[in-house]
Amino acid sequence: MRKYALLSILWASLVQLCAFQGLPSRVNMNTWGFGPWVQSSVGSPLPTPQTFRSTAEQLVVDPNNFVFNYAANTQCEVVVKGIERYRERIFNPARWPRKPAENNIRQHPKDTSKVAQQQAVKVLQNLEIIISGSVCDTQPKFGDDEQYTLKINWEDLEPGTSTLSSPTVWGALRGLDTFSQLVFLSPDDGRSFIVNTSLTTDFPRYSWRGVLVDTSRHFLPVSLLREVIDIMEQNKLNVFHWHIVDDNSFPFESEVFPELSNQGRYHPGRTYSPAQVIDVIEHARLRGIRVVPEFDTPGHTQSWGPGQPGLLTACSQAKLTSAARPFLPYGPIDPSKDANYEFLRRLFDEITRVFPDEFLHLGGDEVDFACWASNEDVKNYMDQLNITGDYAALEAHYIHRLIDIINSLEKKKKPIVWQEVFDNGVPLSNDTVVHVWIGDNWQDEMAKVTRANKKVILSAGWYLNYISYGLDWEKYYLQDPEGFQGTPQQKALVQGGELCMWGEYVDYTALVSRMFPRGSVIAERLWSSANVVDVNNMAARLEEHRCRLVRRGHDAQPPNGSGFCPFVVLD
Ligand SMILES: *[C@@H]1O[C@H](CO)[C@@H](O)[C@H](O)[C@H]1NC(C)=O
Ligand SMILES: *[C@@H]1O[C@H](CO)[C@@H](O)[C@H](O)[C@H]1NC(C)=O
Ligand SMILES: *[C@@H]1O[C@H](CO)[C@@H](O)[C@H](O)[C@H]1NC(C)=O
Ligand SMILES: CC(=O)N[C@H]1CO[C@H](CO)[C@@H](O)[C@@H]1O
Repeated sequence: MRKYALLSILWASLVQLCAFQGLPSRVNMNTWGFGPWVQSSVGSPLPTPQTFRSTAEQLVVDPNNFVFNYAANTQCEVVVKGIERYRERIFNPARWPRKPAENNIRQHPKDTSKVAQQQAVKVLQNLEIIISGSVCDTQPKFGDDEQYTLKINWEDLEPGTSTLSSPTVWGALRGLDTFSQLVFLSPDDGRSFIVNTSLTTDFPRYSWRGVLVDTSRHFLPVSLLREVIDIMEQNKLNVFHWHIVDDNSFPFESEVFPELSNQGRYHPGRTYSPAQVIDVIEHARLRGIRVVPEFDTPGHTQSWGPGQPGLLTACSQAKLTSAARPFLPYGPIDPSKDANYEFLRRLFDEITRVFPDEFLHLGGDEVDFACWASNEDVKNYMDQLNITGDYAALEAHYIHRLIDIINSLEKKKKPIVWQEVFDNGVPLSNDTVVHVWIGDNWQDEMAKVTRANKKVILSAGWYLNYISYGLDWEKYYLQDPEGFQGTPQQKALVQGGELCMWGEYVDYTALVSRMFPRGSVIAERLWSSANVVDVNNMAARLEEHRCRLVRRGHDAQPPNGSGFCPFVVLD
């Protein structure tokens, strides 16, 4: 709603602006010492490709005559729909006056190819997309081959043509994204689209390039989740980690246990119906993005309580010693009751059917032991297990039973767990991914986890929900997930990482701007070669990338101080 209203205002104002003021022109900040603090790059990709060569030769791209074509075996849904999206993104008329109104007092040429002919400049006619694999893949999976080669007017091609080749549809999407960044709006006239001759060969450094979104602390509408996924695609991020429920609310509508959301949501309507969940998964699938849901237990489950009586541990006030927190009547899931494991089996049976990805995040972080310690049944259960007084061992026991349950389900999943699960000594299969999040000394934790031969992803240091005045992206950018002491074998267990946007202090009103473009520097860290670390180069590209996102309709905030986005028409 908000966005559509804005767009129509933009349209109206855009026509006016063309008519009376002309286009915003470039500011030369050297002349008088005013203007943007950081000079934007022009037509530079972000994330930086593995190899990129370009020449000073430039071609015009005419939106009305440019064609995306593909061989018969490339006519895959993912590619065809990807082309539609990227055509819109490259040539989107909504935010700049590409097609002025008929009665415009300035005479704008309607067809840039005519200008091109008049001025005898070269025109890029097409992008031919070639998938070398034999099948149209439909479901993104961990470890998919995302490499691609993009040649624009390169020496071995017919002049004025370009090709994008990849073994998979997923690589084709990543290449389309790069193509859309190499074509830029001419800074001189703000109307024609230009591209340099270039050759890009590219592939990601890591397969796991994620974004954690928290829909429990604040409910986020599906339209916003879709937008986050759209922006992820434009940063080559490929894992949507959906931290869907937590203490504060339970917005996931379970068909098997409808009372969980009926009783645990904030408010009627602040839930995700089965159809909406499918919609999010489908939106992500078409963009080569996996949706990994997290149902965090045994802690972080206060909202599960009302809809499933008996699930949570009843705390005894008399015995609660922790004076630091206000008394809560219930604590983590009660691990002493067999009925609770049966409940988990049925709930996770549903969850593993709804979410197709082979991974499932089981949480396991920040369990408060005080309530367990106050409960007699829990105490007796621990006595039986010979772990009297050892609450970490009790948590390990619970997670171990949960993983056994997941392994017994028809739709088996590989677990991801927060680092405490590893620290507590739960036996984990080699397939399990350990998620490192605790900021102090994450390097030692990465070293420990990989020494135990476990796969690992990093989020410590990448909590974008923390904000402060001024520039903060540099520290996110320069943090390398392999920046710890370890052997090459240990480093090879690093699968990538995720930026996190925990939801206590952010909701739909600010999420996009808080996440981007700060998250874009982490996207580059996870995609590009480890030696791409030039902050000044990033600053210039980030300026451009931010404005590219803004022109494409996303409210990305200024990354690096004072400046403006050219060709964004405001009233
Ligand atoms: C593109 O061409 C222009 C004009 O010849 C040149 O100044 C610029 O450096 C080129 N850009 C790249 C990335 O090669
Ligand atoms: C607990 O310890 C007792 C005594 O050593 C032993 O008989 C029993 O089998 C143990 N139980 C478990 C579950 O390990
Ligand atoms: C896990 O990996 C270790 C080291 O590579 C190997 O020795 C062990 O057999 C693996 N375990 C399983 C269950 O595959
Ligand atoms: C004006 C300003 O804040 N510029 C900064 C932009 O980012 C680069 C890289 O971190 C800094 O070096 C600049 O000082």
